[in-house]
Amino acid sequence: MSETTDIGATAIERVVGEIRSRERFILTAHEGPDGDALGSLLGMHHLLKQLGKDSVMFLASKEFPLPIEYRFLPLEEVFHEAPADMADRTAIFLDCGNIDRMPVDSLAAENVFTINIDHHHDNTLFGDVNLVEVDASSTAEIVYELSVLLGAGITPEMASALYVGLVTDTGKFMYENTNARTHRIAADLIEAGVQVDETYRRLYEHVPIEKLRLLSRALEGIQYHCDDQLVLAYIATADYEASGGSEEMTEGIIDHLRSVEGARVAALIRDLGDRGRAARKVSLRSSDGEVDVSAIARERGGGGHKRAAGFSTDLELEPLVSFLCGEVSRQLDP
Ligand SMILES: [Mn+2]
Repeated sequence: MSETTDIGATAIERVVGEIRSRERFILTAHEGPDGDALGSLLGMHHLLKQLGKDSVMFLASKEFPLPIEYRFLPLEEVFHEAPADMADRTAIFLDCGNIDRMPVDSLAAENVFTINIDHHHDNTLFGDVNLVEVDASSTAEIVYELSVLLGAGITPEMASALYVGLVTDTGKFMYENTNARTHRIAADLIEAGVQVDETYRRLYEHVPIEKLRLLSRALEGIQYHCDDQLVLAYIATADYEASGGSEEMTEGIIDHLRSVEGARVAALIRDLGDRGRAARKVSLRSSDGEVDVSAIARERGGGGHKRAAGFSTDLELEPLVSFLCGEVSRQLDP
């Protein structure tokens, strides 16, 4: 614990205090980063720079190339190796429910002071200071709050990054986690310089034809399991070859699966090819909130939100589908 910690302060006040009193930071986000992970990472980086702090962003090189839709984000300055002065830096984990989802070995080795900023309900509170707001729509929203409390003006760069976190984690302001406050923050960000239509086009258009072909193959092969309550698609290595696409083009396919009438849980299973150690990745969505998919993901070392979660696995397809089916049935008919 830090000597600057004020025991009586709320978590957000403590984080504000730690940011004010510390000078050098290293920021990181969860593995397989999504729009909120990347948006809050970049937003926090600009916030710290605005405050005159020394900030570096870190993401493992296995995360690159990023999913197509996030490649427009200006992340050229991201480090893939821990900087030499690592031991003197304060680590800020963003949108990261547990430290296992971002195994930065050197962070543990150096015993670095860690600030954990997140909104996942199953966050393991692994930081020295934990700012976990489960009611926040996104981690980007918490970074926005911090910028207000720290008295930093919101630059167009910060606004654009945070807006990406808001838009992607709220399903374009349509999911259950969207409320009036989310829209008010979005309004502030727009006033600070977000180009709304341009952001939309960068995130959701500019789609390479290979990605649409991959989507088409996934939809063609939709399977129904557990009395049709589980809707599932599987993308095999052969599908990448046939479509000309790749694993980073699978982002968003799950949203089509969850929209199928009658689906309680949607699952997208895809082979990883040579990326990473596990053989395949699984994304899960709960359409009506009845099934807590983060509990299913945690069974296999993953995590997420009640309605959106994921994990990596070496399981073969058949036992994997049986596992998912068993978990869904168990939750729906305990
Ligand atoms: Mn998030």
